Amino acid sequence: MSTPATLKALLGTPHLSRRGLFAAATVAAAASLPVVEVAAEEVIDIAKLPRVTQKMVAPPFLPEHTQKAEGGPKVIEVTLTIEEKKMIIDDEGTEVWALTYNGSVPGPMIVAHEGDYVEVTLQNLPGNIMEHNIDFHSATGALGGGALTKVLPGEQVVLRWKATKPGTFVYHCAPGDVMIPYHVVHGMNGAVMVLPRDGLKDGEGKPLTYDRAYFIGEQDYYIPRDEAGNYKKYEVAGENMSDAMDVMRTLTPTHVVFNGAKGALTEKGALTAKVGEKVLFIHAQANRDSRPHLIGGHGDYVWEGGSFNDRPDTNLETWFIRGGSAGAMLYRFDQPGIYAYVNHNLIEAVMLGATAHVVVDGEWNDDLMTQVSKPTPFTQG
Ligand SMILES: [Cu+2]
Repeated sequence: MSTPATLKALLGTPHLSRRGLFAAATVAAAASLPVVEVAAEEVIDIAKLPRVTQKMVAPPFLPEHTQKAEGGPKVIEVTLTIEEKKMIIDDEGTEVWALTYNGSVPGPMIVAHEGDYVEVTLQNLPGNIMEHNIDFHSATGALGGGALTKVLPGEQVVLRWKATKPGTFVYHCAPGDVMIPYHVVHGMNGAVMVLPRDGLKDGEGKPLTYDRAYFIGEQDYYIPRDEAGNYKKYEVAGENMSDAMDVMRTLTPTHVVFNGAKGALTEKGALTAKVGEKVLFIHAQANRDSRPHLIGGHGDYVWEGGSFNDRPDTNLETWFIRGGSAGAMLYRFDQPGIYAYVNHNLIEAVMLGATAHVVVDGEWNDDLMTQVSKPTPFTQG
């Protein structure tokens, strides 16, 4: 597949140093062009920054992190290992050869603070079949890093990007052309959370904290069927390519699930919390729109578009996750019991799989809700 000429031109341009930018400004002044004032920024010597390794964990959990940054900017080293693996995605044994970062769908959450540098080692396991890469929506330049991270099986590449914008963001594989949607709808996506250095704030600048955080990655799958209507099984990754493209063209997913499989976040996989705890839910959808709703609760604070630089919405009933983005919602649980966190397209929630449960421990508050009388027969009058 050929690279577009514009992109080639882009990639062929040497990176401008800060000095180069000033030189460009001087040239502009000499030519009587308007000069953009460049604020004198502190020059950061990346080689002297402290380095920390962030251990990736499988969703719905987040890596260990502090809500406020401790000290100055750091280089956060993470390793993402690409694995093509067969996964079961529902309770009927439906299979998909998933394309994964670190073996999970979605891939692991990376957490940084604004001003940190994220240094990613991307490894494509030797047993894999396909070329892969990674496009970070949180990063600036080179197709989110996609143009600098293409790796064949057996190769690894290291990319460093600066976390300039606080918020929640999707990352995904984008190897080019139709391989982009193919890889994304086979599970190859995850999320980054860039926290403000002094933590989250409400719209008035007051600090917001969370007691727990969960990463919910919504995944649409397009599984081909045989003539009898049964989901087809394949021997190796990529063997379904032609069949899957036909299903993808219908724009009608066969499965819409949280964290890789129908039921991944219910029963034994249910999320947990306690009455009085504030829980941050980060919801990513790399390909398709979604409308999360917490049945029995509310979106106290919702960064719908994912930007922590912007004032959060408050007290939302249902919110919106644009396909290709991640958003965050903070809720304080006031009542025990089972809450369902769903995509409130209820067909997708109940029939296609987009339901998670949150099991909340604590004491029931009769003031908030009570069953005044149990069901009894009545006479229609
Ligand atoms: Cu890929």
